[in-house]
Amino acid sequence: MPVVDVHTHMYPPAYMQLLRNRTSVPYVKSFPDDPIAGDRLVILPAEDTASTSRGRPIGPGYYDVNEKLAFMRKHHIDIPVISLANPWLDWLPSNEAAQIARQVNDDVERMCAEHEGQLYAFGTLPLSAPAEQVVAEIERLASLPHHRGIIMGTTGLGSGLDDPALDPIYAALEKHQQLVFLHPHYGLPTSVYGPRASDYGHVLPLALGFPLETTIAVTRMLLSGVWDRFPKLNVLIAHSGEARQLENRRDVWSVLKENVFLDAVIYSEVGLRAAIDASGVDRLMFGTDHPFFPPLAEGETEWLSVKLNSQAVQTALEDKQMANAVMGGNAARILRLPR
Ligand code: 5CU
Repeated sequence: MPVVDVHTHMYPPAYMQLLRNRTSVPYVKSFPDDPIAGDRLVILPAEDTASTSRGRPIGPGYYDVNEKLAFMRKHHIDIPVISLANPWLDWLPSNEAAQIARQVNDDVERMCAEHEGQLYAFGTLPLSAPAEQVVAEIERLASLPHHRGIIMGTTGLGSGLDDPALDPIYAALEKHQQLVFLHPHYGLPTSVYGPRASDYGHVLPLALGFPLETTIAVTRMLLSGVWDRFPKLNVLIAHSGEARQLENRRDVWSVLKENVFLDAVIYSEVGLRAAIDASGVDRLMFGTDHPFFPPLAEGETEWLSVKLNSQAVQTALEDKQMANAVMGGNAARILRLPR
């Protein structure tokens, strides 16, 4: 059974070029007053405090496919299913988005084809473009041999995933059986973290902002009846996302067991058990979140973030067959990958 990583990001060369050409968020640049820091990636709305305003270091792990594959080999992962990292194409002017989405998706498809059988992908959508252009890209992605779904954030066409204007997009995703990998980016307004937010660096926006953003988005989808209108729309929720029982709508437990898949990027046995209880062991898929959360110590080659996620699977699941299913068997079945 292969080990599959369903939550692993890249900025392919076509997208890196866009980031390097920009001076407002999102962008990549080096700061002349701190040449040792090298290139910095600044992408998050919450990177607006003194400690976060220069984002984080960015190196080839973010954009070089050979680094990605070397990382995977080092951590005994057979197949990464790569996705564009946030903030995707959400920020592009409407009239440029569709063409750039095609370029970025083609760039990724090329990388997958050059590493046949070793690399698959979730595509990206031009969500700032008119809905019919988004639908056209979904249809095109369905014909690309290495693509297995799409990644998107929580804002949809600009006003959230409960927006009825998304219906043609949900219909196309459902029709083409494209799994939606739902991933946070926007977090919560920095003001909720209080006047000392800067003392805690990226911790509050990532540890609290990301999961709450995801929970709110999924709850709004459920409340607005997305899964009543699109009962076959399948969503893979990042970071083992969660939601609660709501009235007059499809029961949240049936949605969790029939429409929702969870990645196992939760770093602990406790969270992993909750994810298994919510959705079932057959709907959970291993991931790393590489290249985010690298080792902090110089020279450390094994990534603690990866180890914690795979250890959580082994500890939570004594049954080896179940553990193997979470590590790759489920992804191979759900994403039609080689076994
Ligand atoms: O550390 C972070 O900011 C992130 C991010 O932006 N996106 C992601 O997928 N993981 C971590």
